Amino acid sequence: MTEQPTRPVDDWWRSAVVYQVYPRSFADADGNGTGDVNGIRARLPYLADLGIDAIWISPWYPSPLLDGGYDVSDYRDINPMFGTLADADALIAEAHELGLRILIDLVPNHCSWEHPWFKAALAAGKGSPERDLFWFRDGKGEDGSIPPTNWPAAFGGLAWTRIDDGQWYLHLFDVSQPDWNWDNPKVIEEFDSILRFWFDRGVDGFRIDVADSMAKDPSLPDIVPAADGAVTRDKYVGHPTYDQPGVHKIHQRWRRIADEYADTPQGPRVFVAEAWLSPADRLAMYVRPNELHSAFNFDALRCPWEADEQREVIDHTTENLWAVGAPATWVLSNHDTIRHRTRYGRDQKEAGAPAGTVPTDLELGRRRARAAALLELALPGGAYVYQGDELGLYEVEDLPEEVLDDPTWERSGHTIRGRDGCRVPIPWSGTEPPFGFGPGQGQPWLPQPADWSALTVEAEVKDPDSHLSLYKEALRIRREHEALGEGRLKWDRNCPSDVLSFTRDPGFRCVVNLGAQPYDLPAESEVLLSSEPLDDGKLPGDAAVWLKV
Ligand code: ISL
Repeated sequence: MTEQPTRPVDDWWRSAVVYQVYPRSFADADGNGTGDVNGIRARLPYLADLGIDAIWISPWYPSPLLDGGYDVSDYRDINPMFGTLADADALIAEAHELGLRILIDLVPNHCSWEHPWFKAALAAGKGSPERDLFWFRDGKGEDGSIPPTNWPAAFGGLAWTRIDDGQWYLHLFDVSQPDWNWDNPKVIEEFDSILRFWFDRGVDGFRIDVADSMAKDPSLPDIVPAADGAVTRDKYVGHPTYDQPGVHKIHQRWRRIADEYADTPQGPRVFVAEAWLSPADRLAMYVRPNELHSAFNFDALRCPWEADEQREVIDHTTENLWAVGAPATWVLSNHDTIRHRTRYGRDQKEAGAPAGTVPTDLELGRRRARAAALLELALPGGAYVYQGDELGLYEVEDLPEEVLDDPTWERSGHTIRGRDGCRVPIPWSGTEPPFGFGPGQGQPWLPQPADWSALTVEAEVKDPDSHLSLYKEALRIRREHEALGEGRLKWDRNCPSDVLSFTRDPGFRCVVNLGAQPYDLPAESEVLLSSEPLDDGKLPGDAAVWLKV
């Protein structure tokens, strides 16, 4: 196993490569078709050997899984389908022994309708203190049948649902995910206590789900419709539920709690914000020195495979985040988005289109995904790897309709397939499904494509030209090379418009060719790693190289 060099305890997160585990789909130890905590434990040596610094585990709490676990019914336990608290404790300890940090997922905007406090609120009736923990309101109109506002829910339909006694409750996401009322001190205190519960168990930090949504404009104004009259989910400045100023007080409070752990051997605990906010100067507000430590860079994820746009996102990100002293992060995929091998294999004008709606060239996507990995891992700051990206998995766009589980499918009236295609269980070994996902021949909760036999860990680990081998080598170099991780970059001028080329001190250059024409590398270049074989000193199109200068 590769040894992890130690980083200074207090700033590991500024340059960390964080691997996202979606627990349902990672590894199934007990054979019920669903991944679990003991499955993750069994694969910790794989993750340590891959060379990442930390693991972020998507929600593992008790949940009816109506939104894949982002509908939490108990914030202080483990979903029995995934294991027990004792399993989680063991996982945290074993990860730490291997030099891996553990981040878990905090879902503070909403809970599940199975959360005991929501059930109590339904039972307690209008005007009760129990209802004040959520957003219950009377409707408009004589009989109250008009919802309190025109707000849309994320997966389709309205953000308000009416209950038997005539009141409506707010859910920005699924109907099963009631929003907490963060103006109520009991909610604030409850989350303080949840943070401490997990910090005391040893987790190194939290990814904060929808970190821009907890504060709402209490006057509940309607959303301002777009010019064509449509009520969209655009997060315009002044939006009543997104990026409200009040949200920062919550983050400042959490930062103080994380900092209370500064004197523990692990050092202060950290946060990463999930907030789909553009441009980067809006996001920068969340990572000011007394708020969250870092934030996912979704501008990078959304950026097409196009040199000028990539350069602009890189510059805009670094300028804005560095201005507040925060590190940049780089994100290509996660459990909510079309896998980037698929995105990059599409016509880049419709790269983000829903699964199954536009043609994809998976071979082109494969080349670009390899190049993108070298770009991402060469940029200053931290990086995220979504489980399976290191294997070059693609979005499964043709899942049978009867297995679709994402609420988007139901709520869109069966018109948008949703996010299941990036959540298909990981292929570990063997030549047919379940590819070692679980023991025996039992099939996983979503079916795996037969041609993933070429993309199993077992197959790729043996192949020096595989996606996995590229990632491992890139991560090894990244750990050892002084120039990589935090720091600055300097663009090389005078290269063709579809080539990105930059240096990092000391002695490192990354060149990415996003065009079709092979590009002549500087004559004296010594190659550290390339995503495709070079052709007589030329970097082919849709390829990247790391050079020693
Ligand atoms: O609001 C959005 C875009 O403007 C969404 O992208 C939103 O930020 C995103 O869907 C939030 O995702 C997270 O919270 C959801 C959950 O379904 C996702 O899986 C999670 O990543 C609700 O908890």
